[in-house]
Amino acid sequence: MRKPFIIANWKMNKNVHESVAFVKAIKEKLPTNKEIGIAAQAVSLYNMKEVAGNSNLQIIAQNASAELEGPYTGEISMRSLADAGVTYVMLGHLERRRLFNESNDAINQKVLAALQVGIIPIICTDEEMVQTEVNGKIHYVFQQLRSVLKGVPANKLSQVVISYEPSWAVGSSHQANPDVAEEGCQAIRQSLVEMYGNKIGDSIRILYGGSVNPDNIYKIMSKPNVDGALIGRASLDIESFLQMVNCVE
Ligand code: 3PY
Repeated sequence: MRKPFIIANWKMNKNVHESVAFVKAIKEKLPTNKEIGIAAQAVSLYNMKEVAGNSNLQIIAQNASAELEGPYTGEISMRSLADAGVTYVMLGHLERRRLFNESNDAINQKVLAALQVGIIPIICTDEEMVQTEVNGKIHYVFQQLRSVLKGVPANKLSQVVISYEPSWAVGSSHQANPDVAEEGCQAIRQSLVEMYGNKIGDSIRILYGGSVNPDNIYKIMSKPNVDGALIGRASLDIESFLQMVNCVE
């Protein structure tokens, strides 16, 4: 049974006070039948966790270093994030790949570092996939998945969360199409099943991200292979966020 997961990706928006005020306003209004999280700027995470307490709100980092400590001026350590109460880290978001040239190898190192300190990675992938036909059957291989999951111990694979974010839908006002969301998430699932077998492939949560909003989230979340949503701009407003987290029973 895969528990639905809805995440606000605030990107580089909201200062510490705004982030804390948002958490205060929503923490008692969250449903408990889903996991809910906010990925905020690193500087806000500790205070957000202090305010969130034991509510059903996961505090999520948007990135971190692959190094756990040492002479890496300006970097943020996974170990410090864990100490601040962070439970998940988003890795390989398209904006990080595109604007900061993050490679699959670099993301893979970060995935391993997160798992080492007990933080669960939410690994973002886009539509870059290779489609092959073997004995009349279509096989999808997401090269990104193979590279970023390299070396992840088998007993940790089911915890990892994958998000599918087609590049044309990220940070855009394009209408997200629920069928396209399902097609991408289903192809990722097929790829995971081929890599790790049914038990693991069927247990990994796959989220859809890109132009999700209160008007389309219900249809997107109703798709069988979509286990949640990663929400950009529409998550910045309290009412709109609460509407989306309560969208499905
Ligand atoms: C978007 O919707 O723009 C996102 O990047 C979600 O992660």
